[in-house]
Amino acid sequence: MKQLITTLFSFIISALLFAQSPNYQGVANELSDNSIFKKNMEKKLVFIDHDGGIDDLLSQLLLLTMDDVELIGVNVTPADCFIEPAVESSYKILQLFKRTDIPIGRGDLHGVNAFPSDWRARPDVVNALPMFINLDDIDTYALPNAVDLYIERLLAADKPVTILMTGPCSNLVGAMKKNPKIRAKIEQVVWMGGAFKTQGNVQTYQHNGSAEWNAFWDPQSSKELFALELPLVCIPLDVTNHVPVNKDFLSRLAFQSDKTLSNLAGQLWALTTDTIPGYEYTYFMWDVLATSFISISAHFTVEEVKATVSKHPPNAGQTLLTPDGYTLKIATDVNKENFYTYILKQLKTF
Ligand SMILES: [Ca+2]
Repeated sequence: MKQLITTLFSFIISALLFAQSPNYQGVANELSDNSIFKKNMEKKLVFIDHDGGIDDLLSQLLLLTMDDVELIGVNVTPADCFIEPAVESSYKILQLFKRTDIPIGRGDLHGVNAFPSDWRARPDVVNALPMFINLDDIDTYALPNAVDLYIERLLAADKPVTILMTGPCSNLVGAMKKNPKIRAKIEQVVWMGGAFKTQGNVQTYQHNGSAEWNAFWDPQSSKELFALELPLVCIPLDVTNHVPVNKDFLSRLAFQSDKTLSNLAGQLWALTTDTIPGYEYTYFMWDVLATSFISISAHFTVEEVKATVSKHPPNAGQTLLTPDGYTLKIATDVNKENFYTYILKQLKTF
C-alpha cells in the first residue's frame, strides 16, 4: 500500500513538473502558433476599390474590423470624391487601425458622367473631424496608379482575392485590359452597382432616372465589366433600398459611442443627415451593405441573371435584364435585423 502511494505521489509530481517544463510550454506554444497560422490561412484576401464617399470610408473601416479578412490594398476612384482629400481620409483610417502597411492606389481614370461637386467634397469635412485632423497626411501623387496597384497586388497574392468595389468599376476593367493574367487571381468581385428591378438614383439632364450612379459614372466600363463574366455579385439598389440609415439605427449606435469606432461612425453618418429623410435623396447603406456581404453573405438572397448595361442617353448606365445578356449574380434581399446587428457588433471592435 505504502509503495502504491509512493508511486502515485511520484507520478503526480512528475506530471506537475512536466506541466512546468520548457517542453510542455513548447508544445503549448506550438499549438497556439498553429491555431494562429490556421486562422491566417483561413483569412479571405480582400482588395477594396472605393470612391471616397462617407459610406465608402465606413466600408473601408468595416473591412478592417473583420477577423476573417486580410485587406491587401485600397484603391480610390475619383467619382463620389475629389481624389486628394479622399486618399487622405483612407490613409487616416489605416492609421486608426495601425495598418499603414496596406498600400493605397490613386485612381486616374475619370468617367464621362461626373458626380455633383458638393457630394465630392465630403472627405474634406471628414479630415477635419477631431479624431482625424492631427493624424498624418499623405502625398497623393507619390502613390501608385490604381490600375497598376490592382495588377501588382493580385499577381503577388498567394491565393485568389475577393475584390470589393463600392465605387465605379473603371480601374478593375482597366487592369483586366492591361494584364488579363490577373483573372486567375480573382476569387469573386462584389460590386455595389446597378438597379435591376427597381428605379435608379441618377437624377440629371439627359437621363430618365433608370440608372444607379456607380454604373452611370462610366457606362462603357460598366458594360465591359459585365462582358468579362467574372464571378461577379452585384449589390444593387434592389437590395440596398431595404436598409436606410435611419434614426433608430443611429440611436442604437449612439448608445455604444464609448467605443472609438462607434463614435467615429456616428459622426460620419451624422454628416449625411442633410440627405435624411429626403431633402434630395435618402441615405442608404449602399456601400456598407455591399461590404457586409464579404462576411455575412449567408444572410443575403442572391440570384443568377443575364444582364447588360446601356451606354447611351436617355438611360446610360442602366443595368438591363435580358436573355441575351451576360451572366452574373445579383442580391435581391437581406435579413435587415441581422445586418444592422452585425454592423453594430463590428463597430464595438474598439
Ligand atoms: Ca461609393
